[in-house]
Amino acid sequence: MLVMVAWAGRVSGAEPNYDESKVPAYKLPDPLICEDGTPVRNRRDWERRRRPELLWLFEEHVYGRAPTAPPGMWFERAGEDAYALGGRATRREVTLWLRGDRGGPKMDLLLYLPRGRRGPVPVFLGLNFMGNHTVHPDPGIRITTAWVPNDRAGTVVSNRATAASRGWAASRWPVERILERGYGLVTAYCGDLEPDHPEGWKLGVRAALSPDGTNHVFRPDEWGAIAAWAWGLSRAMDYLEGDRDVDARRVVLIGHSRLGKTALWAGARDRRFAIVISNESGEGGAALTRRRYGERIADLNRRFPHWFCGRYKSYDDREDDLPVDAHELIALMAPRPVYIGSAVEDRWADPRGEFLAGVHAEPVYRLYGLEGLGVTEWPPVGRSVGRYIGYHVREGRHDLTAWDWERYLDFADRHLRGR
Ligand code: GTR
Repeated sequence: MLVMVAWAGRVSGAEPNYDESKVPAYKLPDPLICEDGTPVRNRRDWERRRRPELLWLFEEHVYGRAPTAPPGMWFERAGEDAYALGGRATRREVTLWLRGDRGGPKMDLLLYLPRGRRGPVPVFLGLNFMGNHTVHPDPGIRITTAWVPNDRAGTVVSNRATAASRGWAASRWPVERILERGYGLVTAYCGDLEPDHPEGWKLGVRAALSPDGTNHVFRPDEWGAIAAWAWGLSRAMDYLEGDRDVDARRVVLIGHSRLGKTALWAGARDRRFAIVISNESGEGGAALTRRRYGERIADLNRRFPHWFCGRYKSYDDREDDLPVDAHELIALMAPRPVYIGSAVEDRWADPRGEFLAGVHAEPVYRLYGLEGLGVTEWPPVGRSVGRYIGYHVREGRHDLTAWDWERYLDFADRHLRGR
């Protein structure tokens, strides 16, 4: 029973607030004022002083610090089919040996590239929750050999994936549509970097890249799972820069929910990503934490103690003391376009708080002479708004849907193809 309650919502403490009138008065940190009180007057001040300072604050207090790329990393082509999906695509599978040795951690990338492409194509890159073979029923995708959350084949429950889970997450990955619109899709399983449970780090890069391995004791500012997954996205980018069929200057990073938090953090740290899309990333992602609406820091720390750095635990019920908030995470994408997608029934993720983070990130886009959202009123359900900061709140529940994808494809078209 306890376990069921744990997964259904808060483990203890107060009920989540879903009443807008009970959102407390709050004061957001100013993205244009440095910690020592110096104002940010122009792009140069932002780039030289405030941006690095904010990155440092997010590392120190929220996600934790990740190491640089290991020197020995190499890539191995693991599979290729130029006539995949009934001739619509090239399916390519590539293994990234992250530490250089075959005994070390690896990440399997799955690429679908449109057939009939002329030259390198822009791609969407996103981590998946359950293994590459879950994004499409295509029987040619190799089944992950990494730890997975329960894969139920009949009555057998195990942490080894089987063919039964092929295509499980296909509704979130409209591969044919993405290809038809002229983009490739690149995905990898987050569990290759770190299985998503509190002991998962022992099987992932956080142990494998540490000199003391699974005996490692984390300092309060060292990386959590989200930082490890984000680090993996940068390693995927390292590979993409050398793939001649991919235009590495046009990589759109996308993530849903916990992997939306991950996409934002990866996009903030690594400016090689051209566009960043957060789909319903919520608390610890795009939602303003100071609103204390829906999920709160204490919920994240109780239910997912492995996601953030150790110091983040000291902010349970102390949202106002956190030196940063979500609008500054969004602002770290500037001047690159960023899109925030919400769903109206996804109150746990605070859809309005996600919108407001976009609103309060705008002053940084203005330093570059760019229009962000262009609106201050929360737009009606089902309408996409914004220039360099895109936003929508759609009908329905917490999910990544075909409707969301159409908005993201349109946004990418506008910025990457001048449409
Ligand atoms: C929820 C968690 C959210 C969100 C979501 C998800 O249980 O509270 O922060 O990340 O999981 O990733 O699906």
